[in-house]
This record gives sequence, C-alpha cells and structure tokens, in this order.
Amino acid sequence: MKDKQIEKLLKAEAGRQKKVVNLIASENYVSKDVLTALGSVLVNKYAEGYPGKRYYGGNQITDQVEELCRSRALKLFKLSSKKWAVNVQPLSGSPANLAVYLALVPQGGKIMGMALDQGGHLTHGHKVSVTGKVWQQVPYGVDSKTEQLDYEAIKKLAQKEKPNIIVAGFTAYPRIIDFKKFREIADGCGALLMVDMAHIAGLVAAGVHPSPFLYADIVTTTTHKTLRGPRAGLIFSRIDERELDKKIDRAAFPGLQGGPHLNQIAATAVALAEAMKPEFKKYAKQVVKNAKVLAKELQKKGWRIVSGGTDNHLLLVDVVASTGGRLAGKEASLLLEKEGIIVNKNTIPFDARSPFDPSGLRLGTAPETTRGKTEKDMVKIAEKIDKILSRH
Ligand code: DSN
Repeated sequence: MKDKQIEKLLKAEAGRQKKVVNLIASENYVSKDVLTALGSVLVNKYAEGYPGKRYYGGNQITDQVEELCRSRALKLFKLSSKKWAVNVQPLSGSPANLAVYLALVPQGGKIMGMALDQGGHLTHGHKVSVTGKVWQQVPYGVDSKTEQLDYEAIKKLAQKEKPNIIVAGFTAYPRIIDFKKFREIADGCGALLMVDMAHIAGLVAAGVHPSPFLYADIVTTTTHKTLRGPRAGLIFSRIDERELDKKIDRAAFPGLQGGPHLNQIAATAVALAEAMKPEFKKYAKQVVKNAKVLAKELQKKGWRIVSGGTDNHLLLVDVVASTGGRLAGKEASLLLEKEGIIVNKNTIPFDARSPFDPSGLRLGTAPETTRGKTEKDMVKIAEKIDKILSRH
C-alpha cells in the first residue's frame, strides 16, 4: 500500500485478531473470497434503484450481482421466489429493521420488542434509538425465574397493547426461540410478525436452529455474525396481497438509503454460497457444541450461566452473582482482555446495574469455531477465564 499509516494499522489489526481468543458473540472471520469481493471494483459504482430500474447507466453487471445475491439468499433459506422476496441492500441490521418499520408501521404505532436489558436490540424500539422515538415500544422480557421467554406473559401483553408489529429475535438470548408461539401471539392481536434472526442466521441456514420462515411475515438479519459474511443486512418478506415486499423496497430506497454498496452485496453473495456447503453445516453444529461445553465447564467452576445454559452460539455469565459482588461485567471484560480473551460486558435479565457496567459477560463461540476450535479447546478457555477472574 502507498498509505503507510493505514497499512501499518491494518497489519496491526490483523496481528491482534490472530493473537486473541475472540469470544464476541456477534463477530466472525470471513473467507478470503468475501474479502476479495468487498475490496473489489464494485466499490466504484453507483446503482441507486433496483436491478432493471436504476437511476444511473452502466449497471448491467451490478444488476447481475444483486440478482445473484437475491437468488442465493432465497436458496440458502429454502424459499420459493414466488412466496418470498428479499431486499439485499440494507447496509446493516439497524437500517434493515428501520426500513421494515418505515414501510409497515404508521408513525406513533407500536413495536413490541424485547427490552434491551433482557436481551433485545436498540432497534426493537428502545427509546435511545430512532425506533423508540418515531414509534412506541411495548417492551417484553423473560421470566424472572427461568430467564427464558414466557410466551403466556408475552401473549397477555400483546392482547392488552395490540402492537402493530411484534419483533422476535434477540442479541443476548441463549435459548431456542419458538416461532410458532410468536405466530399465534401475533395472530391473536392482529400484529405483523417480524423475526430479527441476526444472531442465529448461520444456525438457521445450517438447520441447527428452527427456521422462522414458516411463521414470520418478515425476517431481517445481518450477515456477519454466525452467517460469517461481510457487514450487511437482508430483509425477507412474504409475497402476497399486502405487498409487504414492495413497501419494504420503497422504504429501503429511496425512503432510507441512497446507492447500495454493490461490493458489500457481492461479498454477501459469496458468503451465502459458502453457507450452502456441507462444511458450513458441520461448522454451525460445532459452534453450538462449543457453546454448550463452554457453558458447562464454567458452571462446573461455579460460574452462574443465565437460564442455566445455552442452545445456540452464545451464553451469558452472571459475574456479580458468581463472585459475590467482587467483580462485575466491565472489570471482568477488561481483565480478560489484558490476557488476550476478548468478550463483551452485557446486561443480564433484571440487571440492577447500568449497561456501562452491567452484571454480566456475553460469550459466543462462532469466531473461534471458524478457527477450528473444538470442545477440548473450550475446556481450556473455560479454565483460563476462571483462572483470570478468580485471581482478582
Ligand atoms: N451489536 C450487535 C451485537 O453485538 O449483538 C447487535 O447488532
């Protein structure tokens, strides 16, 4: 590179990534092909609009890239193009969710989403996000004893509040989501059902988490977590007389975004094809096995795991309860980072502490599994975490 300053920083980051044990539940390591597509000449092209309907000339090839990405997205999740549409232009998960609300929820309408401190996401209607300013959030949470979704309580709340849309899908929920129950709840109050499968998309693609597509009206996702693609977002919607897909397309562009990032769309297409391979199924299975072992090993050493374990790629450690208040999430994450283990501090359900210094840690196994780590490595990682945090 001619730019030596940036080159040095890129090298330093590559070195950092190689050196650490990465347990960030929302990260992963992409393939060389994904990086090649991201860094390609497509970055030079403006393509406002959709394939066949662009506002700029010279889009014959980019049209093919976007169409290929769309068809791969449908194929990966076993969807018929007669029944489902997909928009591949969202720059990431937040704009994907925002485009859905913009398209389908009137201003001031109600978004029923999981509260942030219980495992939801800012864009599920939290008040600091635009989704909680333009619309009203009806927050739901988990049961205080099981720390798992209480579908009866969610149903009662939905019937009382009559939200326009119910969002299922979370950033810090370690259990299987029962999408059928969410469908029944949405039908019972006349709400749309949107599933945000950002965290579990790779697990769904590989069949190790139930698919939301049988039940949801809309499914959004990022592509860079368990799906192991570039940073991007996708919006799937059912094709029927409600014209959800057309409304969503108009909301994404021109409602919200300008020109799509075709280099990102090409990289997404590469990742979607990679996720169709048998190796990816094996990978996703291993991600879940690794998370279960990591949770079990930590439990054996006395660490309280929220909800008693995990069914997916992530687990939440209740640091405060496990250390009798000696440590909390922030300090624990800093101590681990000093020793080369990267995690994120996280609230746990009913957390009495602030999100800046919450009670918990969120650990995920997707990135280290990409690097070939298996159960035996998880045993060692659990030992190391225990050793570091018990010293203090
Ligand atoms: N920020 C992501 C996560 O870490 O879960 C969600 O968008």
